[in-house]
Amino acid sequence: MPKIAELRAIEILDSRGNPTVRVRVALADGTTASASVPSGASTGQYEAVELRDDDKRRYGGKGVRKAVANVNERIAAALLGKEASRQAEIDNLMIEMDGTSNKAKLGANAILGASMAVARAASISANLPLYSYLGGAAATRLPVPMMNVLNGGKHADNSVDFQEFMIVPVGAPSFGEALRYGAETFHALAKVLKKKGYATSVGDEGGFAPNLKSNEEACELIVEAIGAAGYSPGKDIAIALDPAASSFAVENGYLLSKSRQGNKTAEQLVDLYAAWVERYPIVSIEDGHGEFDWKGFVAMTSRLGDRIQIVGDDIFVTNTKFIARGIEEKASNAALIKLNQIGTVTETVAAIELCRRAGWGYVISHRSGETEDSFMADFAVAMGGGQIKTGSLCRSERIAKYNRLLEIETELGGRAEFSSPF
Ligand code: 2PG
Ligand code: MG
Repeated sequence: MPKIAELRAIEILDSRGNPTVRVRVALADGTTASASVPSGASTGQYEAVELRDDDKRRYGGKGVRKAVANVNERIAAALLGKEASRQAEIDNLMIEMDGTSNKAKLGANAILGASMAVARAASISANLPLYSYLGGAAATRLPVPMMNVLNGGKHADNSVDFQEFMIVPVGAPSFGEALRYGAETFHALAKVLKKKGYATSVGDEGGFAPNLKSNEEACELIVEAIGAAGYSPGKDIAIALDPAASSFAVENGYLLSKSRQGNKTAEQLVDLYAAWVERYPIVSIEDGHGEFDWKGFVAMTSRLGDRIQIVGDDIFVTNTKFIARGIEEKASNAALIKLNQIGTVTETVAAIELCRRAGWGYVISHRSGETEDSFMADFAVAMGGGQIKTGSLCRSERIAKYNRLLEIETELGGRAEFSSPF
């Protein structure tokens, strides 16, 4: 395997128009590849640090020139001459160089950009698609997409507290068909919203962001849209939620302020979700409680964990330390997996390994701030968990991932597998 000959980062813009890092790597055999780092809005407190310049004269302080310089100077100096196939060695070297527990010194955006670019370059040099390079010959399972068609919370300026209402085509026979089910339902939802006089402008992840009367109305409208598109709610298409409850957690509970539905205790939230699970075809709830509310997560899992998937995002931040605690305490039965929450490809794979061993589900996820990079689509197929969350059915930074999955499905041909984990 050829060695790393050059590593260079630049500052680019993400889908929200904020700066982020792109890293380009060149290998001694002439292979070049680049990778871009996404950025979250509803971030967990213990996520790896996204290094920003804090220079108010540029991009309101959000510039990433420091992270770029860390790649171009320190990381490049350490990685030049290393064999590109030694992913774990390269990632560990960057972790050691950084020396902090949360990558605060070099920046997780600098480290992850290098980590992903090296993986991609190595796959090209080995003449393998990225999903085969990372997942081996067994990487043939396409993920069921969770498509975020209604946005609220921190992702939209509207009256909805819960961040994501997603459709999950559980009854589709293939990834391509799942995508079609989703897109048709998305367009049907636009018509339903228009008919009711609601706005059809979209939020950060491309879902609609109307001013609804309640959080619950979002589920009603989605069920209506599924039917209007000619599908059967629950059988063809189910619903997944990410309330992202950390964003409405207050002292001693939760406050549904956007919808003006007042205060709720952790137990009352469990009751609310349980009632919704009775009424709507919900198969998965992510971050139903806030990141510090382990008791709420445990209560939720003991009440609903044998019926639906309970996913931890902010609470685990793709970190084996927190996932291990979650397994021990039965705080959920699945984890959301975001490369930039932990900051290297190697550590992300370790988080997934832990989930697998515990019999947990895992969902490969985008961030609300994305780029046109489709690394995570290949990564989802490589990891074989059968689930991906990458936004709605519009906005090219979301569609780039779906289109890449279509390519992979075509490339795999008769070897492509698709089966719903629900
Ligand atoms: C989430 C994500 C992605 P953000 O909460 O799951 O949908 O949002 O990237 O803003 O953390
Ligand atoms: Mg989330």
